[in-house]
Amino acid sequence: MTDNELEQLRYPIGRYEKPAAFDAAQLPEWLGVLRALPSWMDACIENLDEQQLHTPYRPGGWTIQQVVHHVADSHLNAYIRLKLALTEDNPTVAPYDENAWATLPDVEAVPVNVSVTMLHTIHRRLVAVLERLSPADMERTYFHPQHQRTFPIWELIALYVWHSRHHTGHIQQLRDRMGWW
Ligand code: NI
Repeated sequence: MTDNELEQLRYPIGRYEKPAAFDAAQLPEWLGVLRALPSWMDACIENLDEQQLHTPYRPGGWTIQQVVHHVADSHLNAYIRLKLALTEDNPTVAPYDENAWATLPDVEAVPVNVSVTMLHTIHRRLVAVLERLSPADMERTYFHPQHQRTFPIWELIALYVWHSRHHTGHIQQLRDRMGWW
């Protein structure tokens, strides 16, 4: 496998690129993605058997099972960061080791549909907050110690829109490759 092929498997929609500035005209599309993600994930796991759920989306990558649980863990953290940024002055958020989280025993023990249900509930709350933000709220920030910079809320939205497409892209790309539809 060439480096290019591996890059395509790893980043099916490309790497995250920070938008240069907030463009409010993009907000309806962004919120549309965050509203749709749980249903996309329903479709991603539909009719997969245990063996398929335990297939890595790329050589050396997470299995579908790990990807689905990871997205729930990640977006739960995003929701908490959002609420912290709205209620505290540039709070420092807690980074977490996503690879270590993905290998804790619950990831193997809990069926993926439980995390898809989590995504339905988290995104219902997440979008309910986001669609009520003022332009000033969009510029509120949190500080991420791992990246050593502040993130405005509008960038949190851009990041998790990318993240939603990124991981559903992994599963869709694998299913396409394997003919699992
Ligand atoms: Ni991720």
